[in-house]
Amino acid sequence: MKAGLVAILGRPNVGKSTLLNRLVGTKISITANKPQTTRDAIQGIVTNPEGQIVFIDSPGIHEPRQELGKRMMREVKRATSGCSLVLVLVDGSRNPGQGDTDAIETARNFKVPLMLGLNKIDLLKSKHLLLPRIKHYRDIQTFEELVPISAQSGENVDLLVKLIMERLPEAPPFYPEDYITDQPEKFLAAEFIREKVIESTQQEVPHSVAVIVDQWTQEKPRSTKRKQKLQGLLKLSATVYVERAGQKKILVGSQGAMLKQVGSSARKQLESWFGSQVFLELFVKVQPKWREQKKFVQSLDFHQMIGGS
Ligand SMILES: Nc1nc2c(ncn2[C@@H]2O[C@H](COP(=O)(O)OP(=O)(O)OP(=O)(O)O)[C@@H](O)[C@H]2O)c(=O)[nH]1
Ligand SMILES: [Mg+2]
Repeated sequence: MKAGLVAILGRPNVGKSTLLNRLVGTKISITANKPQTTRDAIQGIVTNPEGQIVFIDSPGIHEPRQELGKRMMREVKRATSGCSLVLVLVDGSRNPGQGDTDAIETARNFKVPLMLGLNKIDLLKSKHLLLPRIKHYRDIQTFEELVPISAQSGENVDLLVKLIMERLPEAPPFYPEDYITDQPEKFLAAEFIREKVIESTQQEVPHSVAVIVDQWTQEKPRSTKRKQKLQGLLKLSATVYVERAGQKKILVGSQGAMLKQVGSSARKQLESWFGSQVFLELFVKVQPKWREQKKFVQSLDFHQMIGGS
């Protein structure tokens, strides 16, 4: 049996989280058509008869300006810790840009074999457009393989798994075969809520949002397994933090309409995930400049909940 950790790195918005979800076959990482959605290193576990690949989604590589961004870049480092291979993801439907070069540069520093995924090929008018892009990436870096894929349609994703598995060492699996992620359910629930807030808001608001689940009918956060159904009604209460009073006004909406809509779509997502009825209560609080506050930013880190560093 083969087993290994594989970090997925790339500039923001290239489709890292969409790929993680596609690989695992279930939504475990939130996605959005807005940059800097993912803030943590999130494991997605793929087990098949050949072995186990623990993929690690990571925040998009960018120049951080605030404490939150700095922590996100530390998470990129965490994602690569102990990994056998780094999968650099680029947007194959666009010409290579500085952000892609920067991501490759960062990945190169980790001194492990690199593979390149050229994502979003479903958007290409002609596959011929890929050839000069592949040549460009091959010229600037040696990759084990360069694989055009579509995380959205699934094209070539099985091939990618096969090519990665071949390169992993012989080792026992890291997790039992029914595990799909390392995130505690409480964190996952907060992320699903954050995704719905991001979907419903524009410009600076998505970046200024943090969600913390304050109350949960189950006390202990657990690791997350596939097909795990909860019994009875799940009661959740969460706080959505924003940075300014104006943002709170937008999020709450006229007569609470926006918050109601966010709560309703988050509840549906949670019910489908947990396989039980969910009662969700949302509060909005203003925490000025939280993205610059080390302590607050640290409190969002789920790795602390599960006893990680
Ligand atoms: N057409 C197409 N869209 C894709 C594909 N993969 C991802 N997307 C879209 O690209 C956008 C960004 O996807 P994410 O998965 O959130 O990207 P990310 O790299 O995780 O972004 P950050 O977490 O912000 O770094 C979303 O709107 C996705 O639906 C793909 O293969 N094809
Ligand atoms: Mg992401």
